[in-house]
Amino acid sequence: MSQKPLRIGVVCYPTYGGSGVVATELGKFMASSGHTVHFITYNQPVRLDILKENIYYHEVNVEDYPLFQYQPYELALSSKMVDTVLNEGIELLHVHYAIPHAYAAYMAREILKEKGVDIPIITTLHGTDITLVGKNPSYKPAVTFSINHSNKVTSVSESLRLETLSSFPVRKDIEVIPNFTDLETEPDDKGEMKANLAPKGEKLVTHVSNFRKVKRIDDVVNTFFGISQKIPSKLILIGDGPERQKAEDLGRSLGIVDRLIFLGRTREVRRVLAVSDLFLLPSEKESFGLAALEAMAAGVPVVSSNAGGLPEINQHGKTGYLADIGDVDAMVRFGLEVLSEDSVHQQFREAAFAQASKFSIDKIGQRYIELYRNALSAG
Ligand code: GMT
Repeated sequence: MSQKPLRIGVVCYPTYGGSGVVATELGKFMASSGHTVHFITYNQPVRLDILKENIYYHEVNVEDYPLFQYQPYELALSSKMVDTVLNEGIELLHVHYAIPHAYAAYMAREILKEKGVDIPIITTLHGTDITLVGKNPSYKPAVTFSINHSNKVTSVSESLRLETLSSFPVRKDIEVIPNFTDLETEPDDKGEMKANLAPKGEKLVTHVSNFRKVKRIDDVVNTFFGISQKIPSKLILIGDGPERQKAEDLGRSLGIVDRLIFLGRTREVRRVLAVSDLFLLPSEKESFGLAALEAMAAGVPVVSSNAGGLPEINQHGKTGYLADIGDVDAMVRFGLEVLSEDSVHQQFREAAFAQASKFSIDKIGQRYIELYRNALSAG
């Protein structure tokens, strides 16, 4: 590394979910590139190995008190940011998901200024922090304020950038830095896994999400139903959330529950994708669709809705297909088209992988490093 290594503070949600995964993987990339990364959040992020070189984890603890109906997490988070910046010599804070991270970071920066320390805040907008939760009148003024007072703002897709500008009185430039993924290497036990999951040579259709309403889980099951009427297949459902039971109930009422495989919040997503033939993502809203990109990185074609940023990654007729939100008939047709013939399937697989390789962590990680350096030199 020719330039001085950076000391970065990362604030994110530690749970399953795209923004936490992006924050963790980016932090890991920075650490492996020689920078020091301090994660500040309320639990150890799911994909974080805190024993790795250059990686540190600072847990935010919220003290309870009989007066509190709601615990003041933002206060505790701001205080932890202040302490960590002062004790660890952090030069910049990168916060993922605006609510409440950008707001808490603004407070931390103001407190630090009083102590003679001025550091830039970079806010990355991920999706529902803008398209759903952020628009709620209970949050909108604070979200707008904290975006406008960030030193740099990025969004994970052009679609999210445009939606932010049209829905909030934001006067900041928003730079689009798309999400990224690792390109997959095939697991050694691929043959054995395929034989276990699809003993009769069935096609494996996969869906990964947090099973919230925006994911349109009914459409996943109904699309699979249509496909399974023509092609022997199984549906693997990874993740958990409020709509999980509905999926099982629908599968039962359609008479296909024995073809649904629920794997819950498994850590084996990549291994499952390695044996999958088709990925479904019919979301109502999807600012980027990291799950779809991860499928493509494993060479799995995607049939998705055309919501939000999905058309920026899934190329219609090439890496898979895009359908209007809720158009299950079209998704069935497209799924059958992808799976129809081995040679067609193989073309889709190769195009999906080629498209995913444009979003490699090495390429996208460099853009964040540049952004960090620009934020520091502007200060
Ligand atoms: O809203 C969610 O689904 C969770 C959110 C998150 O913070 O984990 O996901 C959003 O961010 C991901 C990472 O940037 C994107 O890949 C998802 O498309 C986006 N989700 C939505 O827009 C619904």
